Amino acid sequence: MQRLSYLFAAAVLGITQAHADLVINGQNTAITTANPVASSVKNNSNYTPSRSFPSCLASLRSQAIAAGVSAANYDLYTQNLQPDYSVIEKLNYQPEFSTPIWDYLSGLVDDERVQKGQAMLQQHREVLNRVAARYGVPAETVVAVWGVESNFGDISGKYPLLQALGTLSCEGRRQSYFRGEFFATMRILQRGDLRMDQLYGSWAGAFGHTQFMPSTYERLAVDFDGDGRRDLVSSTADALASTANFLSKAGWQTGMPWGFEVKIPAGMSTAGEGRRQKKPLSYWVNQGVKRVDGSPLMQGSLSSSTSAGLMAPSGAQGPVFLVFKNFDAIYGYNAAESYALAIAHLSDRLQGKGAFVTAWPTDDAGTSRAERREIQQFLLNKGYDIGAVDGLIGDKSRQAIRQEQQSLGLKPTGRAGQQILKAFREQTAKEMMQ
Ligand SMILES: [Ca+2]
Repeated sequence: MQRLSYLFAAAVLGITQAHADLVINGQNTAITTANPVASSVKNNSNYTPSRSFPSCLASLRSQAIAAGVSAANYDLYTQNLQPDYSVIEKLNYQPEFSTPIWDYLSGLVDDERVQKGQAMLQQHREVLNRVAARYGVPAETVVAVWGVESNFGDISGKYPLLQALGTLSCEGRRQSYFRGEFFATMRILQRGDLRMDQLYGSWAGAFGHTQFMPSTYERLAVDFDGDGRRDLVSSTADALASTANFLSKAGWQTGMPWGFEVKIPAGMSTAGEGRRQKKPLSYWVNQGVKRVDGSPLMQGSLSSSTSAGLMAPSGAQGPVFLVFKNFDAIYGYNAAESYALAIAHLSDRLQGKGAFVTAWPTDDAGTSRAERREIQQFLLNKGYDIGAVDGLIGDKSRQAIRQEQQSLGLKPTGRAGQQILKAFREQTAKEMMQ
């Protein structure tokens, strides 16, 4: 499982978001260790703890009790709990590589995810209709969040929550934040919503279909299938309704769009504009901004006083968007504009709308997960040790791509873009001819 680390983890720690890190085309962060003592502790890590884990857990006991965990349960949940210091390394990891927005979007919103999302819309139509009626959030938006967060429940994390959050409560940055999540996990167990063997998540503690942090779970999870438990791990109905409840509480306005792609007049500056710099739609009309198909901005539920911000994630040359309050609600799910745009765009695609009209300003466009797997297969065939062919481009794949780019005379970006894919396909075609 891949995680986008520092950039978003830091944003996450702003705390209003549903969760702390993301399933993206992140790094391959498998860490090898030469330390036999560390490696005997379940997970490999070179991290040297600042104090003993049991004494830290003992010191947290009274705080946990003050936070509503019974003494008996605290002892039960921490009995035999082992630290996993690899999560501290995840917390501290700073990627050498910043991912361009077109790489995020092409991996998160590809044909595979659109098709699977459409199948999910059909399969869960009845419950999604009830969710939409109750919370006022369209089925496509709920399913888009689900698809981006956990690939529709396929990828929800492999870290035992108490272990990961216990370790983060004792070492590293933001211990007090993680302690809150550690105790929230215990309260979830104590209430009987979930069992310990169900509580696996990301290294930072986001878990289940919705990838909520435990405190978000306590605040916003709902029991929608009526069995008396809020279960975001094995109840799809609970998960979909909880996602809609999150968006509703984050300010979702029923019947309004998240935004749309626009065309701005030549020479108009996008400097200083953004999601937060909202202005009445009439202002943008006066500036000569149009929908990307040339039609007027004000249509349907929109009026001249509707607030909209102009968002140009790659500058005025790339796709430009007008975004409304509903974009902010999606952003609340995970504080990254590229991420929110992926969810927003996937929801459009699930409604049958097309891809963005304006190309991203790059001569090396992004690849789908299928194309990334193809690139990885080429690398494996060439003898590179890049791990599994999973469509997730990690550090090892990047290094291998960089080497191949160099020998092909391409710019060594390490990106799994269309250029290297094309070069690999051409090489294979040549080899077949020989
Ligand atoms: Ca339930």
